[in-house]
Amino acid sequence: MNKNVAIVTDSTAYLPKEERERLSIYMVPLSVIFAEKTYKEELELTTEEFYKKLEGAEQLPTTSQPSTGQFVELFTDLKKQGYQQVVTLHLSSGISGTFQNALTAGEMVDELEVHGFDSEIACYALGFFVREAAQLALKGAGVSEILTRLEEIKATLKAYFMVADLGHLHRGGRLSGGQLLVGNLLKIKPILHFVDGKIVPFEKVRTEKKAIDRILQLLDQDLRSDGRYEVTVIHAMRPEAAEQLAADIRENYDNVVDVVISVFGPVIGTHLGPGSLGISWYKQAEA
Ligand code: MYR
Repeated sequence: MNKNVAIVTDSTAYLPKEERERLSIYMVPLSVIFAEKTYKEELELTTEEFYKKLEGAEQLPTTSQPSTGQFVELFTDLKKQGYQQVVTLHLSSGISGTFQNALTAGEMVDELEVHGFDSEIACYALGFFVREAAQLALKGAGVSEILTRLEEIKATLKAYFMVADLGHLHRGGRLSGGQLLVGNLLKIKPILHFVDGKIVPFEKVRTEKKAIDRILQLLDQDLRSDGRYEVTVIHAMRPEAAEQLAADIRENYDNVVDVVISVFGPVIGTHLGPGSLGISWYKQAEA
């Protein structure tokens, strides 16, 4: 039996398993490597286990993208299930080779059309794209309708975040334009964001409180305009801070449809470190 479009993503969307199952989303995991032992995130290492392991680690972990073979295996299975088309959405190609490997795999599986979407972001902000793509696919939308909506989301999506210790990002080599911050590591709490798929400093502030206030100000500028918004507060071992931010946002804005509390899971946590916080939002489609 022919099936509609399959939606594939990777583990760094940190979409809970129940949500993926409800929306028929397929997931390929990235991995964390601790002292030469490789763990597929979520499947072999939960977020809680990761941060606990990090505390006691003598050597800091590294990460790796899924192999082309992992994607070929999933795509072949989707073809067997009766899918003829796939939309595969991934963390930014500017920080990981995951997207490229998915595209390469797509070319290796005959009689299956694989369309890639580079979210140019990661974490639950990537999840925003994936959720909408899956909802549209379940309603019977075709690839071009799905890709058009994904571009609309990209046009309104914002994400700002900050880390407790910039050393993790420097070590992993994922901070662009951060040279000026190096000598200043301890004295500043830069707000970070993505430009053209790469992480760059947005503004330098001196305290976490000032950084949070500035991100909330940016959120406020958008939320004061027309439209309904989806918001996520993302955290690395900061559940209370995330709950508080989410509660404040829910209380202050009637046009926020939902505030999801989400995580910087193992792979992203390897590059950001514990204590990181971020907020992302986008505008829902006009009814
Ligand atoms: C790999 O090994 O391919 C994975 C590399 C992941 C780099 C992650 C860098 C930090 C991303 C922060 C995302 C914040 C989203 C709001």
